[in-house]
Amino acid sequence: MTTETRLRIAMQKSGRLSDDTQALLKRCGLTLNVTDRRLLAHVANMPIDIMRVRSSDIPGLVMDGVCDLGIVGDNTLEEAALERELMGQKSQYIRTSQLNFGGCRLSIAMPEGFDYQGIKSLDGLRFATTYPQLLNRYAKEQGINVEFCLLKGSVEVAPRVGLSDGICDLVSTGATLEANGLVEVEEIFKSKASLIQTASALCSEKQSILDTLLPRIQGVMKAKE
Ligand code: PRT
Repeated sequence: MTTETRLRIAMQKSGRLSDDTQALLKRCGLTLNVTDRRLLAHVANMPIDIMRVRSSDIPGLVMDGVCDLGIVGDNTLEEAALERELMGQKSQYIRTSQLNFGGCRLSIAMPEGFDYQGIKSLDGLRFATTYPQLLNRYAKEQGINVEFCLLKGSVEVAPRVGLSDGICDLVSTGATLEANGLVEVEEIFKSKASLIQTASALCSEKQSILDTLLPRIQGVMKAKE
């Protein structure tokens, strides 16, 4: 099969979703030979290529049709879609299935001792976040104005160093918030990993690979429940 007829799947190269994604693909019967240096890995026993990239690049790769499928957190996906809409770019994709790993929530957290009396207490404040679009949408829905400063990591330290009043970041166990003297006050988005698909029609060869793969993914997800 030529490269054009091999199904291309984008997954996180390294990070919180990469092990679960790799395990899922292996349980679907894909023989993966993923080494750290190879960013485009051929699946030996199926006409599939795996592109290993940063999570934040996956939505764009699928929306632009560079990859046929991608496995990414809903938080990253929704933030990218909102950002692209704002810039007048194409933001279509199909959510083929929600997966049962990568669970977390995007929450607003304030320093301990902050007098939180409901959402209006946050009006006019400044938040450090990696997710300005999701924060902005929530603030608009709630009828408040917020400012943000964009941080790609170590968001929890921002209030302590005077960069922001609070933060808007992902939480799973809550241990990081606690360790940094922060208290969760509003959950604004719930997230899990999703399998997404390009909105463009696939050629018949790719569609038939997908038709084989999808029931396997759903079977693995069911078995894990
Ligand atoms: O690949 P790239 O670097 O672009 O993406 P990334 O920075 O989002 O990577 P990574 O590996 O940190 O996260 C990948 C995805 O995992 C996220 O987009 C979420 O969909 C999902 N996920 C699930 C999480 C968490 N749980 C999580 N807890 N991503 C990040 N965290 C961080 C959070 O930002 C905070 O710093 O973990 C800390 C809080 O964890 P707790 O357990 O202390 O609450």
